[in-house]
Amino acid sequence: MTATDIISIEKLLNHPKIETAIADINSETLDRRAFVPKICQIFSNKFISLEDQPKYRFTIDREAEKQLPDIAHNNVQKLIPGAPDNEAGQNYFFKKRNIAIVFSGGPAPGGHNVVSGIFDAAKKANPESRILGFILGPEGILENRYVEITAELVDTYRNMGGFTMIKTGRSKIDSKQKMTLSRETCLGLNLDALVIVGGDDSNTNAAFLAQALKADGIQVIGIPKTIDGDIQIHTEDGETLCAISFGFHSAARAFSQNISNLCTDASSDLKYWHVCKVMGRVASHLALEAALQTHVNLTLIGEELADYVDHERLKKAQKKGEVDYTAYGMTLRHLSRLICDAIVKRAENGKNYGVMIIPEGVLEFINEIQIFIIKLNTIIAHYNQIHDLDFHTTFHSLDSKLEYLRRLSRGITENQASPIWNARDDELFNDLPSFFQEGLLVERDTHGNFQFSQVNTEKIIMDMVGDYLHILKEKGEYKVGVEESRFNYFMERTNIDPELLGKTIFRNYREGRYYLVKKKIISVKTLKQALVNAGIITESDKVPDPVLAIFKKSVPNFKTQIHFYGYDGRGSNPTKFDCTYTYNLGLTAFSLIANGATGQMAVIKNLEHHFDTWEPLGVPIAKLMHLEERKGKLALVIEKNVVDISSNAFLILQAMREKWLAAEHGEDHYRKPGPVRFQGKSEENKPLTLVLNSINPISDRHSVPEK
Ligand code: FBP
Repeated sequence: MTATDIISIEKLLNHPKIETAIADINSETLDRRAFVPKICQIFSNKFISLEDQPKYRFTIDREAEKQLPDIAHNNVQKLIPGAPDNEAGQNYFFKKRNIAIVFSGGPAPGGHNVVSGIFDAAKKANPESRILGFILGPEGILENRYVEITAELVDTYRNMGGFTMIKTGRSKIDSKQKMTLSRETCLGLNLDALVIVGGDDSNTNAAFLAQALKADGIQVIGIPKTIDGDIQIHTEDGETLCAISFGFHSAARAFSQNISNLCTDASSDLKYWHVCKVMGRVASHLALEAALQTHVNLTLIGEELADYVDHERLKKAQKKGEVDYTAYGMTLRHLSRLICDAIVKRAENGKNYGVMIIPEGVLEFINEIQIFIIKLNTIIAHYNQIHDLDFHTTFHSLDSKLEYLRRLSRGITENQASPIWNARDDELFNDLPSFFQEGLLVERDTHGNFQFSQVNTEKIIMDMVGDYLHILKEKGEYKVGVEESRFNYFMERTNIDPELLGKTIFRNYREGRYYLVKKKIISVKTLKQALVNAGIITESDKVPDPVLAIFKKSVPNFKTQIHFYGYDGRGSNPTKFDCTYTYNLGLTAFSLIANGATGQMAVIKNLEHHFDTWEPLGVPIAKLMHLEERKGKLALVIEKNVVDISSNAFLILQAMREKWLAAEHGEDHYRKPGPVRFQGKSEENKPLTLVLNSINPISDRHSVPEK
């Protein structure tokens, strides 16, 4: 490189237009930072107080009452405008505070606005208040690692995605020792309050911390975060207090845009089935939302599969006076058959391509897999409890893990036969492909949860689908329909009688728009035999080229492209809905803190309705908890909300299934949700699932949709 080259590169890089073009901060970021979310009416008041709402009823789990006695009887609290009834109340609201925030679990778009909401409200109440952010999730609390959140830091991240500002982590405060460390940190920092922004497990943590720190006067408030959408709060009387956790809308919109692009691709070159695994550790909310947004051809919903009953099997058993328990729940084999049915139907109508959505957590709802997961969770947790080195460190390779299981089933290990893992389990487990065995044996996360994102769910299912399609092809049951016009086109290039040829090779000649080659014609050899038998050609003739061309068109070539939509959407920038939702959550959290609340989750009621009706509340976390199996033991945790298969959103998907499968002549019904943006009308202003579920078909008949 010469000196002139170096100078010209420098000049190039210093050129103002180039500097602007390649700057880290682009106009999108500047626009986002400048966006000011709307605030709920209540926050225009200088002083806000809380009002108990005993009308919202929950059944308290006995264990919650026992383990969380100081917060279990909290009521739902409504934020109301109010002059304080005494001066002390006012002084308390405006006092100087130290508030710390921690992100916990996977990132979700909108988290930074929770911080900015808390920051703005706290500084408005008292500019001397300090806001701290623990670094890298709960680990930051344990290790006393934090940053002071400044106005500059807040402004950098307003309306931006991710949890980049203070990072996040999955560590859990789940032992006495960790609780002690956390208390030391909070006391050392002289904290008034700690806000935990997390999912069900992290909010469970928040409740235990609230209980532990209550005597110290340190308040703990939870915020419902997770793209999975499985934190929803419904009262005992069916009233919705929180329709969805934050981050769900943004992630679902990001996934939907990408998936809809695949719909365009699939319907352009007609050669692939795009298989989209969509995040959601357990619940299929994201898959359902993406399906409603895009109208892909096939969507699996885990919750529906769990509910499946094979009535044929039940009837058969009933005739023998027996009950067949295996008729309840779907097997992997059956699931692969259902997918094949859809693929075959589309192919019959000339569409050997399509787009399908598989929820990440679908295996959780497959009976046989669920049993393996529970058994293996228990075995691993038990092993870790009684050994110094944990299961995964001791048994590195799949072979060594399998060997341990085998010994367990024979009763050599731990000196007695395992009551959980018997020879039958071992045999069934060994029948699974090794990558799937490996998947089922992956390390559990810090909460003891099975990590579905680490398992190639879609590969497991699609391998079975591929195998079965192959069988169907061999049996002549998987064919691509040949369009009548194509048949006529080729017939014009031969002097064979179309009627004779049509009846000879098709099973539905003249019966539809797409002709299906007869089942027994599965190769050129069997094709030739059929032509010879019909007297169209003789043994010594070759199959005429136009007939060969028709046959080739009928032979399916099943090709898939596999995609995983998860981390990308989780890291996307928040939609306007999530920006507004989270900013108001931050403001709510501060109001709860400034009124002395603890053990409460900040939520916004009426998210599914017009913004003007949004109502900030504090909901007692302890009342959302129940006992669940974790790491082989019963633990008090927040109950996850999975897809309700009697909800409007699910019923609509179910009703539209046939139409969106589009196994008929004509275009598919793909919908284009478009990119997430702040301007213009292209973006729905809330998740479709929420919109649909909020509609009462009888009373809302004449209501005008929100613009
Ligand atoms: P949270 O529940 O912590 O919000 O995380 C949700 C999620 O994104 C799931 O959808 C996914 O299964 C999981 O996190 C992936 O976890 P990890 O980030 O550890 O790979």
